[in-house]
Amino acid sequence: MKILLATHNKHKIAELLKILPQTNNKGEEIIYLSFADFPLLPEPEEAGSTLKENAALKAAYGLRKTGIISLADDTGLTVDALNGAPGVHSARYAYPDRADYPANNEKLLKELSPFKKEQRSASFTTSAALALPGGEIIFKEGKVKGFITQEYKGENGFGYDPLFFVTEAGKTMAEMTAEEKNKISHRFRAFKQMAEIIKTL
Ligand code: ITT
Repeated sequence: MKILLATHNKHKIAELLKILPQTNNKGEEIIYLSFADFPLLPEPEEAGSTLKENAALKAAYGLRKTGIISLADDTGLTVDALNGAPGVHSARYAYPDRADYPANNEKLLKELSPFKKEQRSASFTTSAALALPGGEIIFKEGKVKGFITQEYKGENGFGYDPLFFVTEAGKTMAEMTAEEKNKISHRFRAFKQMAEIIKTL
């Protein structure tokens, strides 16, 4: 059985391949592809106003364009002091036309500069969507709580990881190994539930 990971993000693909099952309950091997295997496909539009809508758009696009069962996620950082921003706009927070991780992080630090540590609470949310032939879309969600640090800490991960301090782990996501991040992350919490659905396919 084939499943398309409907994303271009290499970091996400690496994380997902460690979370998702290699065989289904019938013992059949699951082969994971991604948009890297379809280089001529244009980027799907992320025109939704919620993470769930965008996850559904990406998964449905993958299925429509390739005919393969498709899995997508849309992830957002919610910062309480910024009334939930950057939220659904996390990828293009600094520039409306492109995802620039260093610029996004700089903007986040600047916007939060008036706020003290106890006012910098935040959460990461992943909405995962599985698009099945026939049109059904299954959703799962994962969340992790923490706060935004005042300086960069750690070299691992991607995106906002060097600024996201995970309360229950006592360190930033960028200070975690890939294995540590994959035990507690928003993405892991959404996709470990999805893994159970995938095993039944
Ligand atoms: P897709 O191709 O799957 O859409 P993307 O990189 O656009 O990949 P998202 O829209 O889901 O991914 O993510 C929005 C932004 O949130 C992304 O650009 C990162 O800055 C950030 N982000 C997502 N997952 C993250 C993670 O696990 N750790 C840190 N930042 C993350």
